Amino acid sequence: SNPVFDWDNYLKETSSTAAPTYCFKQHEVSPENEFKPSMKLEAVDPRNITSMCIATVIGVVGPRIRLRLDGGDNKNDFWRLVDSSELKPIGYTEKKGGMLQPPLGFRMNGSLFPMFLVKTLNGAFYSPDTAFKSEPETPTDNLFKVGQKIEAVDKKNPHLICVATIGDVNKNNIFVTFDGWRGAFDYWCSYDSRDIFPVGWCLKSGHPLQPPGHKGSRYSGSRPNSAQSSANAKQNFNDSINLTPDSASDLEAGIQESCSVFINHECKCGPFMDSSK
Ligand code: MLY
Repeated sequence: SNPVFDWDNYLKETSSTAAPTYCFKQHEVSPENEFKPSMKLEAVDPRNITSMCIATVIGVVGPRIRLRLDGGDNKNDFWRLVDSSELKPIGYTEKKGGMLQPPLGFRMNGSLFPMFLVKTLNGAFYSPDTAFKSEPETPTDNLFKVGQKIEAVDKKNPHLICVATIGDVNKNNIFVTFDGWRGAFDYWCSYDSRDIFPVGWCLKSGHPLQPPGHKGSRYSGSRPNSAQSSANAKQNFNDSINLTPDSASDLEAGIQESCSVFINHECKCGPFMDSSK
């Protein structure tokens, strides 16, 4: 029912080019999605990345799955590709001599976790080993160029993959900007992020693609150029945690993928945050 986005026409209209497929840490052909809703697996807790937790598949779209951590809440669902290295079959952590952990925000007293684990896994639908696909190779260098078109996850609405542009490139990082949206959704990430895809990936993978928005795109002239807005985003971030540009660039690499901010909605957060979001 939703018409397919016409990339060929859009690239012509915007006189732009697609980032070549070799830039991305993605398989040429997306692996099959063998997960089904209600299947259980082990997953890295996105809010506490040293923990492996039990997760349940809540939804399946193309080669991505929507996950919820067992014992957590239903407000922190997250999406992963079926070839994510952060997903493992049930039993993996124990086999490695590790211990499964309660998710951040575990609903019960921590002392009840061992019993909770037994209960949540009893009679559960385990994901088959074949559902876990091997991670793609990491390209050896950041080969992205400013202005190239890509498809990218909207991290604020992570079920969405959208039409996007490389707004800036800095060492191993790229600045992702969303076509037709003012800067609010833009972000820096590593060139080997699993949240960015070549043009045509959604169509080939059976995943919906969000077309460009209508809010003062860069073509209307009402938006500052993306190099400027990426520099602003960086500066605001550094100011907010008192970093010099030098110490900031060292830290950036580690922070970019894992940074979440939890806002108490009663608080005044200052000029860089909107507590209503
Ligand atoms: N409800 C949100 C959705 C925004 C999606 C933006 N992405 C596609 C970059 C809003 O309208 O603000």
